[in-house]
Amino acid sequence: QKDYKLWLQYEKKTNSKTISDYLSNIKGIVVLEDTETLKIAKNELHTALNDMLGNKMQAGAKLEGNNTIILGSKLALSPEIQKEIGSGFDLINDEGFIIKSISVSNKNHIVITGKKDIGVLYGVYHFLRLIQTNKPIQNLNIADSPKTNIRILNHWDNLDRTIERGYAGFSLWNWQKLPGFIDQRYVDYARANASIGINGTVLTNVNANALILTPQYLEKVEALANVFRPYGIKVYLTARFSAPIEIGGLKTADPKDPGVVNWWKDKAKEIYKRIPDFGGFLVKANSEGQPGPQNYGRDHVDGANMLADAVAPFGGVIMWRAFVYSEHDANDRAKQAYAEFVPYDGKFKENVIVQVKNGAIDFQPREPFHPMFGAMPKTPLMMEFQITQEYLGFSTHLVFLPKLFQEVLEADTYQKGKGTTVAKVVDGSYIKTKLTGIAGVSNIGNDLNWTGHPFAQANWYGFGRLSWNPNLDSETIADEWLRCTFSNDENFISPIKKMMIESREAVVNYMTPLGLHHIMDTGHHYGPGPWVSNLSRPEWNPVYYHKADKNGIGFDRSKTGTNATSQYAPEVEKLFDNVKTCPEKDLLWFHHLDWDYKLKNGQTLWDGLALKYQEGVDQVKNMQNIWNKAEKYIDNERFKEVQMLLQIQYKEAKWWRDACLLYFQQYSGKELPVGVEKPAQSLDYFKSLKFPFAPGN
Ligand code: BDP
Repeated sequence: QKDYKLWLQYEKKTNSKTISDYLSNIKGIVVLEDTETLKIAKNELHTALNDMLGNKMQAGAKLEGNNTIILGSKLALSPEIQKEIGSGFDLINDEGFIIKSISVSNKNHIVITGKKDIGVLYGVYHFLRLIQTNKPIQNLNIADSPKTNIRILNHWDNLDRTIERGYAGFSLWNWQKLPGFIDQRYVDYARANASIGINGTVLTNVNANALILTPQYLEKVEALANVFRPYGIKVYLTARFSAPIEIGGLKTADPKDPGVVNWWKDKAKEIYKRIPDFGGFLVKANSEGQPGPQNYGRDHVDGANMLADAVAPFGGVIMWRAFVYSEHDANDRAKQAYAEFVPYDGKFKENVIVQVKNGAIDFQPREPFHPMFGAMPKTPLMMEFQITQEYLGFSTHLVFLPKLFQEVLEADTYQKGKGTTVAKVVDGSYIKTKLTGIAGVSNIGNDLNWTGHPFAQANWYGFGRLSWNPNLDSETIADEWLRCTFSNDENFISPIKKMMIESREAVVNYMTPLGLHHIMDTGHHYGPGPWVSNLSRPEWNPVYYHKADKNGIGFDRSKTGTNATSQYAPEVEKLFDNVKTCPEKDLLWFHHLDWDYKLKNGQTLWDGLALKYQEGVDQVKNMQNIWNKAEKYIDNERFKEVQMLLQIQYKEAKWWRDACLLYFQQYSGKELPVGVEKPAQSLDYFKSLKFPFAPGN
């Protein structure tokens, strides 16, 4: 099945000139080392080239003839070849690669190398991508390295194989059959990740279960780690803070209690004995009911540093999440993480990295960048993106997330003057921190196509590419992905790429235009629920976020309101604070405005809002039209799947539009402007819809 093969289709080239051009540069493969990783690199290159170029190419260990692709890490290269690389190795880090056309003894070859063998594997995937996307391979001279250290998927997978906020089936990890049974899928998973540079995986949900730390489960984790290792992927686990009580029989989990400290030290020792390259722990503490140091009157620093000490002797890392907000805090929820964490700047141990969501609320279709980025110059911060589409239509809606990721990464924090982008904070060029990283909450499950929606594969792919290089452009990513996944035909690529790029704004428009946020229905977070006001915590209710009343709509986070704008650098603060300069895409995030407020295009806020909802619906219609023309370029199976999903998306875009506009109309008291379709159902109808069995809750 094509879907299963992701972006590694290695489709046979059809143009004979293309094939012969490639073949004139590639006659064989030689592998200079015999490590597990290089075996993988060789097999990948060998099969892929034969698949794409239809040739029975040989792979050997001896350099003969010319136009050979030479694979080997630095130390395995002959002095002659090393000389050809010259100072190239100075340009890359330990995971980087060099691909260079060289000439030895008057014979031309292409060498793919790195300081370590994992670099060679990354180089092979890069080289194959050139061929997948029909790029020339003459006179190659490429040196590239990942810009971040930790490029990691966060699986919110439970031990019963359900996935929190997972919409692509059940967990890949078959805990019952592990460690004895190694599903081929584990290998395929590792391979897909390696091909885009992902080098870590947190196997378990942040809402953690301590059982994963018991010997019975660690044995299973070890088996997975053994599969992933040659692909350069380290395994990490979530640590439940109360584990010393739950599985250790202790009376407390107080991070200052010597018994607790020792318990974690012993636990770390036990884990590293099995998994010497274990990555470390991801921790959600004192957040949404999870236990943490505050249960014992301690703070996040105490908790994180205690765990950091336990894994430090083995080179482990603690990723401590900053996703905290409390019902006892009267502060605007958007301000709480910053308020709590920024005073800790410089207090964490050096193997702690604080993991911050891209925005201050929670993975909404659009959020301004989180004010913590750039605000803790003495602390490594890592980005947490959500690849799974909890608030963006599950795996039913086509939304190309790299566009969203890019918007966040490009945002200028101004924390060290103009140009201090979020990407620079994340990749460590703002301050040199030992650790840098990007995490993505995985959208992978055991669905045959991995991600539920065929186009959701692009979000996994794009996440990986951006974690390697946070400055990549989302159009480039879309282009690569389409070529590797579907076709190189320009007639297909160009409209579909446009469709992908626009899909992000479409979902914003039909769900939460002009800075609206968190107006989804309860529990499942799928459909609209702007009316919800009955949840036990105020900041869980949509009415808390949109604040619609007869005087207007929006959350005043400016100086006249909660002053959340003050958490940004002065330049950004000013920009957001002033309603005249605040980007309209963020307007209602920062301001509560009159229904008659005049937008830049002259429309009233009410009319503009309604027209944005309509625009979102129209954009989905347009996506359908574009897709329908793609039929002749691709296989029928994926064509049909996407076509059906777009039909659902269109229906649901209208659902969002109608439900939200009918609800807000009660307050605006105004007619829908010309151009906005009349809702087909009543507000009561939309309110009556219930989804107790939606996936991922
Ligand atoms: C929210 C999800 C919840 C997660 C939480 C988190 O609704 O399921 O546990 O984030 O990130 O988006 O911890």
